[in-house]
Amino acid sequence: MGTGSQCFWILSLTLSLYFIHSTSSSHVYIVYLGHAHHTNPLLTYEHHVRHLASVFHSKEEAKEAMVYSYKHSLSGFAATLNASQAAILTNTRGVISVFRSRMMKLCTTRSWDFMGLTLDYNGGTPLQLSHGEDVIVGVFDSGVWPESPSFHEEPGTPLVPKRWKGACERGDDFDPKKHCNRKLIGAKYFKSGFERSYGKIDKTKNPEYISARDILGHGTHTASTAAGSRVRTAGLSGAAGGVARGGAPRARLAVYKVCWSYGGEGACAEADVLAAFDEAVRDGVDVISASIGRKAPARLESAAGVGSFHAVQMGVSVVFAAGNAGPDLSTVDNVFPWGISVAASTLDRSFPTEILVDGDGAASFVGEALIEKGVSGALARTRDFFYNGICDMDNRNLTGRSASGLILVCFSNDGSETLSVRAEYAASLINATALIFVQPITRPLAALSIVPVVRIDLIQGTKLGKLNYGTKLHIRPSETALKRSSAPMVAAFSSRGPSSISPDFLKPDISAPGVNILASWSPKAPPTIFPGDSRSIKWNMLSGTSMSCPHVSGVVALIKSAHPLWSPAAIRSALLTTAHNTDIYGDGIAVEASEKSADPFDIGSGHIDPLKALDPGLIYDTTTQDYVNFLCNMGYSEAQLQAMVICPQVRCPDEPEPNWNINYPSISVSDLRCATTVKRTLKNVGHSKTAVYYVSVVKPHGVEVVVWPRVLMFSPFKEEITYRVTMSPLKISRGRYDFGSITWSDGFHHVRSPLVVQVNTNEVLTASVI
Ligand SMILES: *[C@@H]1O[C@H](CO)[C@@H](O)[C@H](O)[C@H]1NC(C)=O
Ligand SMILES: *[C@@H]1O[C@H](CO)[C@@H](O)[C@H](O)[C@H]1NC(C)=O
Ligand SMILES: CC(=O)N[C@H]1CO[C@H](CO)[C@@H](O)[C@@H]1O
Repeated sequence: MGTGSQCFWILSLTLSLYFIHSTSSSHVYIVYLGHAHHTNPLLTYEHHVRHLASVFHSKEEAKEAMVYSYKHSLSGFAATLNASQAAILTNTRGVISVFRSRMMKLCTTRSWDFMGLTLDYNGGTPLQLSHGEDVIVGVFDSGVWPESPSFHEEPGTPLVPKRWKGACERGDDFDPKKHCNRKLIGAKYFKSGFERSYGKIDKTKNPEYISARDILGHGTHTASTAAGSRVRTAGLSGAAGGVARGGAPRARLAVYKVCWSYGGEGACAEADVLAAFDEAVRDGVDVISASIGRKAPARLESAAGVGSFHAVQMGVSVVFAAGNAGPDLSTVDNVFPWGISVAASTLDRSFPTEILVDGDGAASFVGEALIEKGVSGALARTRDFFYNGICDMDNRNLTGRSASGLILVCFSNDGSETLSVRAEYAASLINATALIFVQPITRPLAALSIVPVVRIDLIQGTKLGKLNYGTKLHIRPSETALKRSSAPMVAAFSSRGPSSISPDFLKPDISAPGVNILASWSPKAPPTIFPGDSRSIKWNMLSGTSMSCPHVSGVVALIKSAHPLWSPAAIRSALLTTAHNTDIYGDGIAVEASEKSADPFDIGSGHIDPLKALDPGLIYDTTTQDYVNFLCNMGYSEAQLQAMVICPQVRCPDEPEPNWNINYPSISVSDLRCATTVKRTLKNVGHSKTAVYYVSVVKPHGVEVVVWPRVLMFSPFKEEITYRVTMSPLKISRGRYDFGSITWSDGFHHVRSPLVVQVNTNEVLTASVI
């Protein structure tokens, strides 16, 4: 499935409302000026007002139009402007870019076309080596439910690190004394950008807390995934019980609420997101976890792009969700070369649910569901309840008959693609006892639903369809099964590479668990978004790259704790070069829905391996100059770049440096027409200063690969070594992608980089043959 539309439906809704609200053609724009060079923030504010006043009649008007003055870790401002004012500012000296503050959304599948799953830590990854208690994780999301046991302070937690400059802000039902502790050390909220676009938050129409308290559940879920304390008895509906804990259970949490309830979902204004970046970096977070994204196209000129550029320059790692617009190519979001973009994969846990056929001991079906109590009912004929036989919640199509006592079977490929959530809601409207939803493939998604829903695949569905109407069916309670299916598998919804900004560095970077993830939840957020669902739960299972992102953030915190001096690029390299590419059975990682092998556009460098990432042996340390070279290629001028970096000595190289030469932990060359040489520099960070590494290469199909030198000898005098990879096309191809890898090994460490090559020789070779 994966229509990708889940990233849009709320957007179209919000945009139409937006136009109703706005009286003129004014919008919130972000005016980006570069690095915050002023040491006195007040000076910067005055400077911003003066700058803005140049397109207004007075300073007072300018102050009124201003939404934010960004002045801590970057310089710029957000303001309500009309198009001509924005155009004038774009061409003003000192302005790097001017872009609209658009709405971002949470990268969860909790929406009409995908819903609910979880993050679970049954059995747990063995991450006891390091606890990360000196590391601060900043989560940009919908806030936090502070009473959740995931945010309890464990006994013996040391004092908050002295360098912390953040705060716990008072607000609706949020009392710093009561709700913050040595675990949850910061809680701020940013709503000015949201309110400028959508009007003042009206709590009578749309329940919200004007504070960091989370009414949506999503922020509580991601924060507890990244750094939740250990909690026994986590669980949902009797399934997936056990101990829950975040990736870095002792790390400190600072929550930045940038997403607000809007039509039951979250909307996050870019002006607010950039404000959170500006403050979080100044506050002293070490890692930023942002499970938010924008609809295509991916852009550098965005709050995420600009904010993360400054965060990374200041030594703060930024982890993003890759997006849920898969499985189509080039859907990956948050593709900045300085960030980490995380794909989602399955856990080895499933919730098999048996369907028994009355009077036929042999016939039974197994699907996936989260059903606590068994139910029985007679098989129903859909046409009795829907005029067109399609399970849909559209009122006009309901016959008005009740399906009470009956089990409805709906096919996803009836008519236009039927969405399981719409079918589920339809089943609840006609009071069906249960719904069996048939999909072409078994997608191991389980979710709390308003009527019991079992998902089965088409092969079983076809058999079930042959049963007579009225046949009695029994659905048994769901079991929790471990290691029954191959895992990890890349989730069908996970957004795919190559990056639409530049295919010459690989995105997504890595994959992590993002399907059926159990984590803490806001009791104010019902488990489904259907009207009338008034259940309150403390744990919820969700699926999405929103869930895989905080897994990586937690591991980044652990690496940071073990290696406090490592740069964000070094940490990213450690994660990527140690990622594994086999599943729990030693087979290659597969793609859900097809069972075919995953490639780097699905999972980047592979699936996260937290323990190995703590000791990678060698790292690729990407420098600011690498990012500058990239930005030069993207059309930024030297003057602009000098305003953007801390150390303004940067220059664009005389000969443009291709993007494939960014010292990235993976190698990607698009448009290979003739022999091309890529260079990389490795740094020894192993325990021993003396080390010898040998290369092994898996060549992409039809490409000759020569690595030079083939042996790297590190010593106390030679910590860094550069090697070169020459790739030559051996075949005629018109732009097909092929994959290989380069691995450096000292016998213990295996430092692996995927090799992505697009041979494009059709014209060249044809011409030479003639
Ligand atoms: C934009 O706003 C400025 C300042 O208020 C005003 O002078 C100008 O006429 C506006 N332009 C448009 C096209 O509305
Ligand atoms: C389903 O049950 C509700 C509540 O009992 C009732 O109001 C509604 O009419 C029923 N719907 C149908 C289609 O029978
Ligand atoms: C969503 C859906 O199936 N809508 C259908 C409802 O019924 C009318 C008339 O029968 C159709 O035209 C719609 O397509």
